[in-house]
Amino acid sequence: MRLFYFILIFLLILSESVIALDDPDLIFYFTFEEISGDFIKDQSGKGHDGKIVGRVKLSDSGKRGKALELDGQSYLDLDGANFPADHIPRDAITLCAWVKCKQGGDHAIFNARASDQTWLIHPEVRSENNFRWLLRSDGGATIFDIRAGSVKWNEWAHFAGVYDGKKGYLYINGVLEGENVGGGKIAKDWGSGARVGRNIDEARPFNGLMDDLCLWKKALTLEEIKKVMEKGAEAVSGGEAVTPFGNMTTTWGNLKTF
Ligand SMILES: [Ca+2]
Repeated sequence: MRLFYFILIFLLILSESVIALDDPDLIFYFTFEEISGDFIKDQSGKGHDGKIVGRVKLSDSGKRGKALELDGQSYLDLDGANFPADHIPRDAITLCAWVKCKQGGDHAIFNARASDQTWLIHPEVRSENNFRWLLRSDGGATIFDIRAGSVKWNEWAHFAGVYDGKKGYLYINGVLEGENVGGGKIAKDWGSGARVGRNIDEARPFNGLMDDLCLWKKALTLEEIKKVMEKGAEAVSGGEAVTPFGNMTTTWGNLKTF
């Protein structure tokens, strides 16, 4: 019996450190379950932890577990200038997040700006009660600018912006709300910065809650987006669940094989 508990504790410790989402196209994934020092951990396995700037809290009222709580003065810095070139989506992209915003102003979910000053991506909750999904290519040419859907303030909504190299799609709560013809590659670098919850020039601060923020360098299908909505990125990326509960499940699964 003593040996059993020893093995159990060993596996629990092991499971905390073994979080492997083995998906080369998943660039970052934030479940917002834990603050570690000045950072919130990226669960994609690529190490793009978000550096906390301002008063960032985790709320217990998340969509799944806890959520990022931003007050309009704070954000996460993803060190865009040092983002590896092969992690930056160019041919295709998908950005998903659960968002619950307070009314007032425009809310940037994520923002990146290229070294040539191109504002290359705008996934936003807008003051005119809609959602925006925009991409630009090198030099600032707009690939598409979709504004669609209907915002209900202080209510959770699932944002999914997709580009497959030909067309852009905006899905809200798993429903296609807008699409537009695109073409061309997304700008090649994030040299002027990359942030969660605030634009690089301090505009459009996110005010509210955010959960399960993830970015891929491929276009997810609607079927995959629905899985991500319900179960997180691990539902389509394989690997192990990243919540403590998920790890426990894995641990018990391992125990059974002893
Ligand atoms: Ca969460």
